[in-house]
Parts: sequence; C-alpha cells; structure tokens
Amino acid sequence: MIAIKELPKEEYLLKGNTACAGCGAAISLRLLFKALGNKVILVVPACCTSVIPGPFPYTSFAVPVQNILFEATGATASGVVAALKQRGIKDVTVVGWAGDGGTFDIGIQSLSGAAERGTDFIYICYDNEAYGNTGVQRSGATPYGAWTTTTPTGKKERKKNIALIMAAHRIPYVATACPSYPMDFIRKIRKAKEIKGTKFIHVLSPCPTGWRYDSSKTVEIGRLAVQTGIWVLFEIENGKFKLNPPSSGLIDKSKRKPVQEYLKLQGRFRKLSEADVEKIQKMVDEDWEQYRELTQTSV
Ligand SMILES: Cc1ncc(C[n+]2csc(CCOP(=O)(O)OP(=O)(O)O)c2C)c(N)n1
Ligand SMILES: [Mg+2]
Repeated sequence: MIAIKELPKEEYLLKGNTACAGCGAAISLRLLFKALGNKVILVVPACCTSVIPGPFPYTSFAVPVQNILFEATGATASGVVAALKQRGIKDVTVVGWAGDGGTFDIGIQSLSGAAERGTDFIYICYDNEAYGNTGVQRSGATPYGAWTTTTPTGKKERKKNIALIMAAHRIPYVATACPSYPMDFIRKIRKAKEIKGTKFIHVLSPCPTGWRYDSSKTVEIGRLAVQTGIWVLFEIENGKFKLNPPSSGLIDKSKRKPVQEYLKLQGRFRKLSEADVEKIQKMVDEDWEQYRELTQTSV
C-alpha cells in the first residue's frame, strides 16, 4: 500500500496550464508524475494534452514532451525507446499519453504494432469518450446513448473494450484506472514501470466540457462510474484477469448502484428515454457477466 504522505511533493504539470477547470486528464497527469517523478519522456499526439501546456515558447510540462501526429503514438514511442537504448539510458520511462480518438480510432494501428513488437513503454489512454480538443465529436470510445456534436440524438453504437483488445496482444500488463481512485492509479503506474515490455493503461477521464456537468463534480462522476459498474477497475497480468477494489466487491448486481445515478448528472445523457436507460443498465449487467467469467479463466 502506498500512503498519500509518502508521495513526492514536486509537481511536473505546472500552474498556468490551459486545461479546463475540472479536467480529468489534468488530474491524471498530476497523478502520473506523482507515480513516476520527472524521469519520463511523454509522447503526446494531437489531443487536449497537446494544448494543455499552452502556446510555444511556453510550456506547463516540466518533463520532455514530444508532440506528434494524431496517429503516431505507438510508432514515435518505439523510436524514442530505440534511441534511449542506443544511448545506453536506462533510467527514463517512455510514456505514450494519448486520448481515446488517438487510441481507439486513428492510433490503433501504430499502438498494435508497438505492442506486437513488445516495445518497452507504458501506453496510457486517457479516455474522455470523445474528440475533446476539436469540439466534442464522437469516437470509438463514446458510449451508447451519449450526445456529442456528431451524435446529436445520442450515439447508436457501443464503446469498444480497448483493454481486452490490448490484452489479446498478450502483452504483460493491461489495467484500467480512474483519477477518482488516485492510489489505485499510482500503484498501477508504478507496477507498469517495473514490468518489461508493452504496458497499457486505460484511464476514464471525466470531462466537464464534453460531458456537460459542473466542473466541481469530476471526482464524484468518476466514483459513480465505478460504483455503478459502468467503469470497471481491473488488471490483466500475464493473461490473468483480476478485479481491483472497489470493483472487486461489485460482481453481485445488488452491490452496484443503478446506472441512472451516473447518467443523470451529465447533460450528454439528458435526452435518454427510460427505455434507453434500461438498455444501458442491461449492457452494463452483461459486461459484468463477462468480467465474472474472466475472474475464473485467463485472457
Ligand atoms: C490526421 C489528423 N486528423 C485529424 C486531426 C484533428 N484532430 C486533432 S486532435 C483531434 C481529436 C483528439 O481526440 P482524442 O484523441 O480523444 O483526444 P482529446 O482531444 O479528447 O483529448 C482531432 C480530430 C489531426 N490532428 N490529424
Ligand atoms: Mg478524447
């Protein structure tokens, strides 16, 4: 167990950054640096995080960052890993830090290639369930029923399970996290750092701007995502699936809050009918059936 008071005091996402108030990605970045310190090279494709540092020549990141093409995180990170190896540098962790659009959609080919080659890096997908930076368009991570500017009547398709797609690459470590559970988040990043090969962490990153809720509610929304079972905290280590607390206590449906408690706080779900809410509840319950089975088998 890591105690909060043992975490480093240093901040490497500095004041004056241009993240929206209540940005889940900014909280997640702060936690990333609490976990790893500044011996990190971030590889960031086009996304909100490439805007958060502010305009050149200023930056709010006190670590080296490579801002790269939308589709190229896996490929660029592979290059950085190779360059560090060539130079004999062993104490720097390469972190690909990409949005859901840059991961689920356009970046999946270079990520898949890097994973298949076993590139030694941590890939973190911070998932705000839309193309936030360009004005909230749908992505492959937008959930069923959610409003975006390109799904004005609610998205009709379901979200991909990207963590299981990555687990199918047989990489040594896959995990999910959420900044509302900071110590679980930090533990997973630190564990990933110690494992050789490709590590993939999928982070739910609540977004007040795109999800249409008050910016003071980010942590609460993340907690409700977990407590309702819409977001599930788990790890897959060498193919072995394990639920983490508090998700590990939610296999029994009666322990989970109704999904409506999560949905009703967000303007993006405002137009859902009762039938839609029921449909979403059913989808979540079906997903849990799969997670229950996974706890008994291996991926
Ligand atoms: C090839 C290409 N197409 C489109 C764009 C425009 N673009 C920049 S960021 C972005 C959306 C990023 O969405 P996501 O990866 O989810 O990150 P977020 O902005 O939500 O943090 C798009 C479409 C681009 N930079 N390059
Ligand atoms: Mg996004």
